[in-house]
Amino acid sequence: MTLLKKFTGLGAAAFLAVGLAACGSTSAEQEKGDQTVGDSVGYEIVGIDPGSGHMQATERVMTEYDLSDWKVTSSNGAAMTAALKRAYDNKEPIIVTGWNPHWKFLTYDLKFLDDPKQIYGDEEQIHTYARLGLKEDMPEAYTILDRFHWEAEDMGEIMIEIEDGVEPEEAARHWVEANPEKIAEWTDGVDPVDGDEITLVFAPWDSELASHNMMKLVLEDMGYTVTLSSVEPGPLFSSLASGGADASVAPWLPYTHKVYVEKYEGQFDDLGPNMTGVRQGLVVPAYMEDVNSIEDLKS
Ligand code: PBE
Repeated sequence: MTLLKKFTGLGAAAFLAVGLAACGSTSAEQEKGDQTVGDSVGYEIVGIDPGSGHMQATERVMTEYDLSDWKVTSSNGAAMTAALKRAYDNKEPIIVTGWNPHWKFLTYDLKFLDDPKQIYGDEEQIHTYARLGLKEDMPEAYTILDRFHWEAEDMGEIMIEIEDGVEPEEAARHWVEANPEKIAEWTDGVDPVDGDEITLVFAPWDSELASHNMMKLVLEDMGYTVTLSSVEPGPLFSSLASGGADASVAPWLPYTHKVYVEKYEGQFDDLGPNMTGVRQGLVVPAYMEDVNSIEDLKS
């Protein structure tokens, strides 16, 4: 009896020990499995420049999706892509404010998080804007700007070269030289000018660095003296509205730059889309398999 008890006791102890060990590993695994996406990235969304349409929209996202535990750090496009590269190279989780066309989608396997509340909006377009009066003052440039349209792949070719270390103007020159028939669609029948000065204004996002360097070369080839003015998003729109700058191929509509467009309504000339099917949103590496929607950030 005593012996049996002893054995039973031992058995129970052994069972308990094994049970505890099993229990220990299970809860450790569970802890890892239960780690929220917020825990995994320190409740941080890596943002870009504060005045950008993307950051304005991201503030609305934080409110609408009730993400009060989260913070969006502001920096700029270069710091955002540097953080993305660091995380991606180490297969670590990261969430950034991203947009396409952008070389990061050509270099990394990334995905947009679904936005069921449509705060970032759906697909949008990049438009060409001119100051009021440009049509009368510089009809040749106006015609070229008005006809200008291209595809995300075109912009991507320039962006990826810049990212590889080629000077922006040089990268744009390569695209211009390789695509005479596309440029001819915008310039055919337009009379060259003799050194007339024109200022294109943009904010130095990678996508707009590519497009404005390209348009600078096209206008220079038509005889213009082109100044590229790189500013913050606010001054981009105010300079067009005041007539301080002549044109821009940077405005994203109808969502990204909604605030600025409404602010200066009627004070500039919208020449229509130069690219369609562009998108902004929260972007993560594809290896973050369990995170597919902004809603997933809540738990
Ligand atoms: N972007 C790129 C800009 C427009 C183009 C999405 C960073 C923005 O957020 O204002």
